[in-house]
Amino acid sequence: MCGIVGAIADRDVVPVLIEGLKRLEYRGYDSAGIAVVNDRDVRRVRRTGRVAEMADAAAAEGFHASLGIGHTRWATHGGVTEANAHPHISHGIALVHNGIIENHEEQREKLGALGYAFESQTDTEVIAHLIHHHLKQGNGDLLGALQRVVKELTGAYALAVISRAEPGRMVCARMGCPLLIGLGEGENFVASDVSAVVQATRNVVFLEEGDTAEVARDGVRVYDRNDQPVERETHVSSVSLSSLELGPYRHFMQKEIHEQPRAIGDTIEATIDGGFVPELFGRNAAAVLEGIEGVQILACGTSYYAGLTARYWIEGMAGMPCSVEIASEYRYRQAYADPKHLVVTISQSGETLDTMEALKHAKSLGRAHTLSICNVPESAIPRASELVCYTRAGAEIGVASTKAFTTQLAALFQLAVVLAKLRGRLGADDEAQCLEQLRQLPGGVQQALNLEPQVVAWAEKFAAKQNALFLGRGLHYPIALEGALKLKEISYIHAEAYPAGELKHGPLALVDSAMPVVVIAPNNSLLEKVKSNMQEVRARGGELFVFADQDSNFGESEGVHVIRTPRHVGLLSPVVHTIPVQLLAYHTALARGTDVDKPRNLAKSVTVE
Ligand code: HGA
Repeated sequence: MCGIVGAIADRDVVPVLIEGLKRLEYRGYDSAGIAVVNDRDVRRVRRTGRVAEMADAAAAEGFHASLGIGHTRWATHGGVTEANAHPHISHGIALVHNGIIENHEEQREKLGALGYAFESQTDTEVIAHLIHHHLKQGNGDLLGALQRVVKELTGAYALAVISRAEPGRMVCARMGCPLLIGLGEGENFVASDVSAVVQATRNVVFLEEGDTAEVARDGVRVYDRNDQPVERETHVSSVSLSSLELGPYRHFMQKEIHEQPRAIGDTIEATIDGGFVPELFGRNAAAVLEGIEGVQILACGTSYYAGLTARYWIEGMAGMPCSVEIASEYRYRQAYADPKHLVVTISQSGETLDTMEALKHAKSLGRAHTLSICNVPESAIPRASELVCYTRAGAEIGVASTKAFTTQLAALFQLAVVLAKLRGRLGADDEAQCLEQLRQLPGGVQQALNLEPQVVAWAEKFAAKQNALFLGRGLHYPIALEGALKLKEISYIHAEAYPAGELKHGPLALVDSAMPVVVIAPNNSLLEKVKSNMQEVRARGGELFVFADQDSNFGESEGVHVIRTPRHVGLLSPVVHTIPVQLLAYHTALARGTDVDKPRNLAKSVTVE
């Protein structure tokens, strides 16, 4: 979602802001802007479209300053127009905002009555006017005014504010959306995530919910939700610059698909070295996991599909109930809450607002035990959870999730095996077999990647289609869902997934010669059932595109195209079968000429509701 960056230094910060915004562009890319304080004046440049266009305009207008803030927008309130782009300004006070102000209409009315005129349709603009209003009332300085204003806001925000009247600092606040401070030498920064400041520093302080802060060249002061000074720990970020660069690849999505053998290898490394031990999920994990009697998984989007896959593993191996629910539904429901069930949240960014709120809701219903599966260390959801398992996918920049998904699957498989072990349901031989399957997983994924040329040939056919159906059964039904999601996200082809057995209960009506039907057909106990479903499609003239395993004995025939993934790899087969559906979506999008890394209307790290 929207990206924020700010800088105060003894040098020109405009290049720092532009570079930071380019790194944050994956969070939102419908418009961008910067504001700087110069000679006791505030100057601003905003453009709809990409950061590069705004950067050209800033260069043409000769922007230079040692204090400034910047923003990439993913619009929630008000269309994609220059007037709605951030920063918003009120009487020399400029601010950028990530989040949604829920009481903006009420505030707008109040400010209108006070004589404030609005230039945008955003919820954000009220904050700039409110700060000015408090300053005019003599209610303290910029920080004091911000501290008052945030108490009048409901909703979620990360904010960075500068004022022409206070050229020596910026102030910021966080509630519900991520914000960190980067500590340099004689210069300091604020940003939505570390990628925006890693060009200048690796030392970062993560603001906590309700914090405000003032950031000057020579120091930073943080205040808690009661406006009391507070110390927040400094972390040294391990994000590598190469993980933020494209390297030889054409798109981040392509790079991230190809990084999966490494990403999975890193995620399972501790298990390969030390076995399936509860400590993979935190120091106190043994006591917690021994006592639980069920699992409730909460997640959104692709992470939800990882959860759906895990249900088969957890119920099948550990023999305990596992339910999986979309976080944005769960958070508003008086769900049955068994205190002996472990709540597992899954989020790539660790900042997904709906998942965070679902976690809080689960706790409020009496769920004491929580585990977060997350790719970003120190992000909000792991910090709010009792147990944590970090996937080690590395920075994921492409909006469509790829390596985050397969590493989540690897982590969830490990959880299922640990739970099965703790419940005495896994003999030594079975455990050794699980470990061996895990050890071979990166190699299996690499073999699936080698199918790329065959998938490219299919993608050319798909590029001309308007619709597609994906079918799978059992463990592979969630992979069909993920395949359909990837295709619609980046190629804009309408795609739906069904458990193959459901076909005849409705979707078969859609099948004709114009409807490609992708089938995930691994060589497992359900293969004969899947074959029958394929016959149902063929009988209606549907064209089948089947991902089968090397060792399954069926071949191509008229209207039936087959790509063979490696030999069947047992319980971890969903991970291997994910690769070709990712490649199919990627190459279909390429053939259609869409913006693969920044699909329309979407953004990464969904920090708004
Ligand atoms: N509500 C603000 C900011 C949107 C945002 O944070 N998106 O992720 C707007 O619409 O401009």
